[in-house]
Amino acid sequence: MSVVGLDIGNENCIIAVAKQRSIDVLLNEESKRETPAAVSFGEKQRFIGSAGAASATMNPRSTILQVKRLIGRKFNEPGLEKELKLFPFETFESPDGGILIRLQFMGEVHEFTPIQILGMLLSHLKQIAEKNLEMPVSECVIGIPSYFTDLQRRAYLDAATIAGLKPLRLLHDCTATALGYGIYKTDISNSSPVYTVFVDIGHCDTQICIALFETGQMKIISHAFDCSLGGRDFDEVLFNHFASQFKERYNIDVFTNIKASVRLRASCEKLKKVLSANAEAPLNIECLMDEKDVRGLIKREEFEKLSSDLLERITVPCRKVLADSGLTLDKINSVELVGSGSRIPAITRILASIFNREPSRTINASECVARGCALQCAMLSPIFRVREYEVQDSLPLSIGFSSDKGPVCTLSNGVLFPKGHPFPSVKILTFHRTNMFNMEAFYVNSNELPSKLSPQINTFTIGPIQCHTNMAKVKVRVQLNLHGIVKLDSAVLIEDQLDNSVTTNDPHLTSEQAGVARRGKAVKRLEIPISESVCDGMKRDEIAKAEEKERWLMQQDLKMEQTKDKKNALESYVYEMRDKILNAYRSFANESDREEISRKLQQTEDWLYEDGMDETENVYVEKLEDLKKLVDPIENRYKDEEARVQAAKDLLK
Ligand code: ATP
Ligand code: K
Ligand code: MG
Repeated sequence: MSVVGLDIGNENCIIAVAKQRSIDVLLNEESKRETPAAVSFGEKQRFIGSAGAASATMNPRSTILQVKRLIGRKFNEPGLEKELKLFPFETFESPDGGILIRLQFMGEVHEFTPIQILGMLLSHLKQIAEKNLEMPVSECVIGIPSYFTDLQRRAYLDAATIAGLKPLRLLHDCTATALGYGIYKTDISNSSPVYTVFVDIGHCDTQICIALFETGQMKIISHAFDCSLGGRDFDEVLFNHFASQFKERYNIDVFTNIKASVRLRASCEKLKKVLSANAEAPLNIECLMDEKDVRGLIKREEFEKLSSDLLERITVPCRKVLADSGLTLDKINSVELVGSGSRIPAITRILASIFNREPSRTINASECVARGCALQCAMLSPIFRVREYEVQDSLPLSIGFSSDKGPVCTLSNGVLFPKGHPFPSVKILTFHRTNMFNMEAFYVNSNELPSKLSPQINTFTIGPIQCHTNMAKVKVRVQLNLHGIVKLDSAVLIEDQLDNSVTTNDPHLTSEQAGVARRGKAVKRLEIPISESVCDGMKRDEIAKAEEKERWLMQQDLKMEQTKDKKNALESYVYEMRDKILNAYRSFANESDREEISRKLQQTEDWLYEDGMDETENVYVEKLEDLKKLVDPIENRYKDEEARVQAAKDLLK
């Protein structure tokens, strides 16, 4: 069984694995610790991860980046249109109001949901893990943003199913970071609790939490976020700056050219990184557009001035997380800064001024989420023994319930789980019902929700109820599970029953007393069926279909990889034999054989660069076999001779 933690970023993904004594980060096929979150569709196969990122500038229309941004979102959501416009790939509205991605693949138009694309990415990470660990991987813990809605969480689980993964928990990014930090902390005692602020600035978002560490446990006190503020926004500042500069200086409008804007954006991101360590940075792009080479330069000071609005926005969730925690600044023991987007020096300055102390960078800023997830996976896995350590998260968005008779809860607005409520958590609700009824779960406070998402979560139907008295109670168990998803665990009908086995012939009892005696003696409990009509989730048959498609795509990728391997094998055989036939094997073949073989080798090489450039696996295998038939007898004579020489040498020893 595997014990894996996954951080799926908008830019980078990390895989960590729990070993007996450590948490290790796994290397991808390029020996890198970070794998780009890129899925690219080539002419005949997909390229995912590093290979996907490599083809992003060549093939921008068919390369999906930042798919996490699209998960569980509606095409017509306010603010989304602007974001979709920045993506070079084509998106449109699906029949159910969601997002579909349309692209060219294998000479045809294909359409994929963001969940499918995320499934591809997860499946790629699974393959990397399996190769590293040399065993099948399915159990895992996956990091998610704390602002994810119920729908987005379920979408992640669906994507995991498509990829053949089984998440034991979806864990908030900041909670994962806090766990990885706190579990190793030794300077904690119950008399001196430690409060730490974690700030994670990624590519597209900023997440903050405050955690309380006590002996053997960690409690998240509050979460806050800006779900549209990350490194990407700083790239955009530079992009707009240079785009307008180049319009004036070179008379080119990169906004009209997808490839040019993709290249300029990538260069701006690099430039931003250079500016983190240098006072100024140059920008040079050859042949950006209309065959024009462009040059630019920017000073850090100017960059900071251009980004002053963004920098100011970072203060908003910082203040919020403090206010929600009810803590004063002097209670905070430290501020830990993570996420690679936070490497901009001005961000450290801003945070220092808000929290009244220099933020620390003691945590591995890019790996902490995956490491924390791997730890959590180890804690949840039955095969692993981890020190007892309790993790209590805090609900980021208030959840309420209503039924056909109005709000069901005692708190105002029907709130059942208020923001800040610890979870996982279970509550029992009691209803006086004798007929089937509905319960609806929803986000109570639209101000808490990112970008005015739909507040609907789910509708649950409880029933049919077979009730024999009108004294029945229905007890419903509502769960906020480990993933932060609302579930109705069970509904039970409790009937006070007239129990005829009780003797009621006692002459001393009035008929009323007899009735009381009969009632309440026996309580009948009956399971009531629950069905859930998920708002906009994937149906089971849709998931099955997506799994099928993913298997087919994987087969296709594998076939192309094998074809490439066979072609490479043929090519290297040609080069190797051309050399050997003239040197090592020379004396083992007569001249006509040598000529014949050389001719055949040359023919094959020419063929490989012309007609044979793009053949099927079998054709390459056959060509190689044909060549081997010619060369093998010579090679065998050579090997026999080698063996004889070796045997003679051994005798002389
Ligand atoms: P998200 O958390 O939004 O899903 P992610 O986890 O992939 O995304 P990170 O890997 O934490 O994001 O950070 C990526 C961002 O960090 C990018 O915008 C990248 O340009 C930026 N970045 C990386 N190195 C530096 C640097 N030296 N200076 C400034 N920014 C940097
Ligand atoms: K990441
Ligand atoms: Mg991140």
